Amino acid sequence: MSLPRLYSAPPSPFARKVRIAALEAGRELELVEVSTSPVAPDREVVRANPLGKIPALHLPGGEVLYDSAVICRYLGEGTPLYPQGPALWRALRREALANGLMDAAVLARYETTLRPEPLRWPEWVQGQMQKIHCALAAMVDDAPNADALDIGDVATGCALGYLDLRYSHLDWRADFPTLARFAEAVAMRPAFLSTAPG
Ligand SMILES: N[C@@H](CCC(=O)N[C@@H](CS)C(=O)NCC(=O)O)C(=O)O
Repeated sequence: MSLPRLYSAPPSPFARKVRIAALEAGRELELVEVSTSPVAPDREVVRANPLGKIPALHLPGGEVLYDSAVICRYLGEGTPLYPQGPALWRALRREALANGLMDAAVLARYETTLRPEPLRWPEWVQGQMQKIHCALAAMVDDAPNADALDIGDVATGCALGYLDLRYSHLDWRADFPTLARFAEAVAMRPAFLSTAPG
């Protein structure tokens, strides 16, 4: 039987979240690696997801799922990634927080790498960096747990990993040692190790 095909790219923190959720849930995927951006969208990705964004998941029956939160739930529903009862809402809120951090970080990266230099807007980048800082502070209050992962923990680990990949100059570990300990613990899990961007 054919596998669901995931459009992804190694540096994408959203695609990594899906890959980790799949591994943690014991679901197999076929990876289709693409390169896409708002100014150079991949045509196959746009056919799959009208927003032109990855991740998108092509199901064997022909249907396509996006965005990462929908795909993760499709893959992980019924596993500890999505706890029962009130804990579910906390897990989903923490996923949303980490997704928001990743959105801010990806958008600020587009602004500083894709946008032509004379058109760049430093205050806007500052605004995104402020969102990242506020999200990190909220993650501490909403403590992640590397021993019993839910989707909020997976997303938090991916958000922190993306900061290390693209914002290595940000010394977030100094300000948020609890998150540093979480990042270190979660990075040792096979699903995180095997999806770490090179
Ligand atoms: N809300 C989306 C965000 C996905 C996203 O921003 N993906 C980036 C790569 S990390 C992308 O495909 N960007 C291309 C574009 O914005 O056109 C999700 O959770 O899947």
